[in-house]
Amino acid sequence: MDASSLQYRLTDDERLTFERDGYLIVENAIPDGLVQRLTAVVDRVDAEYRSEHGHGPYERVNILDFVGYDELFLELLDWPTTFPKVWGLLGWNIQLYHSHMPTSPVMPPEERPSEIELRLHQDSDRLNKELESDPQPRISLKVAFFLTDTRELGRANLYVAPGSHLRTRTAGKMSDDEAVAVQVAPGTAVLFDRRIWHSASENISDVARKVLFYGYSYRWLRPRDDMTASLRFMDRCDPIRRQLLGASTGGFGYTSPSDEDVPLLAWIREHAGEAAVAP
Ligand SMILES: O=C(O)CCC(=O)C(=O)O
Ligand SMILES: [Fe+2]
Repeated sequence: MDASSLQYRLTDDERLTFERDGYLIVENAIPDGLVQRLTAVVDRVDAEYRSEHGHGPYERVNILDFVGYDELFLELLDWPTTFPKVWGLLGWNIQLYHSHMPTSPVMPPEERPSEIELRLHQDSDRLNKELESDPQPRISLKVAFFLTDTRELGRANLYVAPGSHLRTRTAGKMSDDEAVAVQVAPGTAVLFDRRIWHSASENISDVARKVLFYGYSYRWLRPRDDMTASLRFMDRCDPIRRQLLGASTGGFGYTSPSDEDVPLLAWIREHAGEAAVAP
């Protein structure tokens, strides 16, 4: 990991925005050339997956654990414009707990729904029921890399309800009216807190939507994926990527990590200083 990524460290303003709104937009997170290379891989993987699993050309297909399908996807794991913000928010005892790649193709006009229906939810299902505190702890966040243009409505925009990550369980049902569409250009990354109420939406436009979601959590959370990337690519990764893919000296190392378990700690300490690794 290159120390030049430090220029993209989380700023005080960005921290305030993320903590207040529950999400943060990073424009121009990936350059056009990489958007194009990723799109070519996404199209190939998506086509293979559809034919293997019998999905039609117009269905929204969500490929879990997509990072294991192609080595190019590993590039975004510790991407310079986003990863410093991830460790800025969560600290160094982190991993990739989940990755998913939903593609929403262009539907024939007669098959498009007349209006968009939201299915607002908080991520990670049972955590929302079994964690006792209210509001809940963050535990994880996602970085969504947009490969297509969702600046207009109807393009299968991600919807988020700003500030709803701090909503208490007792506050009642979340209303769709509180959610806003995330309208961003290709190459934009959107970081969002697991607890924020958010939703996918249908594509009723003439533009396909392709987004790559990388979920980061503390290392003690059990992954939500089969983590095939760790089986396929671990030996080709540097120590920090190995950490992110779940490498550990053993079960003990997830909650009580030694330096060997968390090379990201030494990296941050060396390049950003002791203050950056607290607590
Ligand atoms: O596809 C989307 O826009 C939303 C996906 C989602 O709910 C998530 O990434 O947690
Ligand atoms: Fe979600």
